[in-house]
Formats: sequence, structure tokens, C-alpha cells
Amino acid sequence: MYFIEKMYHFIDCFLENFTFTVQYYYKLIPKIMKQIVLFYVFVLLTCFSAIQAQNTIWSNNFESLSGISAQDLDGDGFNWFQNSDGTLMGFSPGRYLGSYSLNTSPDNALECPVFSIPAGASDLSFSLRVASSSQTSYAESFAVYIQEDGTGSMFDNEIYQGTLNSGGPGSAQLINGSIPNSFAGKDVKLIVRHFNTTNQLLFMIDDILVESGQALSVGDSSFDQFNFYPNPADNQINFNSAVNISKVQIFNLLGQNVSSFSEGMLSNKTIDVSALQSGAYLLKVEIDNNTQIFRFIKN
Ligand SMILES: [Ca+2]
Ligand SMILES: [Ca+2]
Repeated sequence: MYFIEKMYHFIDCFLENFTFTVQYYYKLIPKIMKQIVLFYVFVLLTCFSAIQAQNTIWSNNFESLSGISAQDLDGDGFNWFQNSDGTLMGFSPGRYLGSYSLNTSPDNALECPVFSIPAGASDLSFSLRVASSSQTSYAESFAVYIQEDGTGSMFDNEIYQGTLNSGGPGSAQLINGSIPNSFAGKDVKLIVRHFNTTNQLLFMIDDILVESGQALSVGDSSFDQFNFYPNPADNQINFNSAVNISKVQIFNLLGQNVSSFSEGMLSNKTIDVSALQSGAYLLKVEIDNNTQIFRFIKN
């Protein structure tokens, strides 16, 4: 009997302790949840501050033309000019610069003032606001270059090339691209060239900015400025990309890899597809360890 009593007592104590233990941890749950939430808020804030860890190296809002040089390369008398209030287009209040393409095929280069990139600066990038004043004739083509002051020529180092695909009120967009780290520690200038355009209307720019530091954010994909053309393709495919393309692979619809191009083979941003049979293919593109797959047709 004594033994049975002991057993009951033991079970009773165990259950009481067990209940207590469960209640104890149950009470703890909200506290733990709070700590988990606080932890994730901390992680998010840490990430957010990392995303914000960009340093402005140089900027110009084109309110002043000091140090700016405009080159009318085609000598047609039309060149970059300064105008006021591009807010209708979506620019910040103030002045912007414009270059006409109405009834002309412009070739106008804008040389910005020289600035210094600190030695050791990394993750260099630039951004620029661009717009077309026309809702219908907006196919303005342009490129951005960087030049070490007093070395080489203006168009040696292209860091962006594009054509606007919209225009008119509110259409201003922020474009950005990377600047090679090799320009750290150098005196440089940016050049914006309006060219390869025929009889559109008016190309406008404002707010140019050069930064160092981590530029990545959630919506800032390596593929933001990536596209390829033509599609369907005959003999070659051309790529637009602000940064180097690491790898391109072509797969047929059976999933077989029919062609591969390494970074070295992609330096001119063109691949030869003339050997492919006619049909649909998948294009697997790798940029900065990110991969995207596109579909294209070979004629
Ligand atoms: Ca001109
Ligand atoms: Ca401005």
C-alpha cells in the first residue's frame, strides 16, 4: 500500500509539475513571439540601413551650367539647352537640360564637370532622370559614358545605353547603371550623348548622381535594365545590360543545352545564333549570380 501511495504521490507531483511546466511555457509564448518580432524588426532595420549605406560622391541638378560643356557633334546647330520647370514631365522642380530630335538626327554630347572618385570606393553606380516630352514620338536613344579626365576619348567607356519607351507628362524615369571600380581614385567626368534618334521631339535629362556603396535593394534587380533584340532573331541576338552578363545558355524546348556563352564571349553583348534550327528556344541569362529565362524564336 505504501508503495502505491508513493506512486500516486509521484504521478500527482509529476502531473502538477507537468501542468506547471506547460503553463509556464504557454505564458512564455507571447514573450517569445514578441522577441521573435523584435528580432525580425532588428534584422529588417539592419538590412534597411545596409541598403541605405550609399554615399553620394557627386551630383548635379543642372540648375547651374558651371563646368558643363555641350558638344554639337553633328554640327547641325541644335545642341543641349537649359530650360525651366520640367515638373510636368515628372522631374524635380527647377531646371533641366534638353536636346531636340524634331526633324533632325541629333548627335549631341553633354560633358559634365570633372569630379573625383575616392580611392578604394566600391559598388560605384550612377543614376539620371530621363524623359521625352512627347506621348507619341518618344523613341529617344541615348548613352552615358565615363571618362578619366585627360585620358582617352569621351566614348571609350559606355556605362549605359537605352531608348525611351514612353513619353509625355509624368513619364520621367530614373535610370541607373554601374561604374567600374577601376575608376576609384580617379578624376572623371560623365558624358550623356543623345544620338541614334531620328525625328522624334525632345529628350530631357535632370538630376545626375554618382554613389558608392551597396546599391542593392529588394526591387533593384540586375535585370532592371536588361533586354535583348531582335526577337524573332535571324543570325544574332544583341543584349542591353548595364552590367556585365556572366553567362548565356540556349536550350531547346526539350531542355537540351544547344549553346553556351561565357562572360569573355559576351563582351560585345552579341551572340551568334545562325547555326540554330528554326523554332522556339529558351535563353538562360546570368547576371551578378541572378538568373532569368527568356523565350525567343529563331527564324
Ligand atoms: Ca546637333
Ligand atoms: Ca534640375
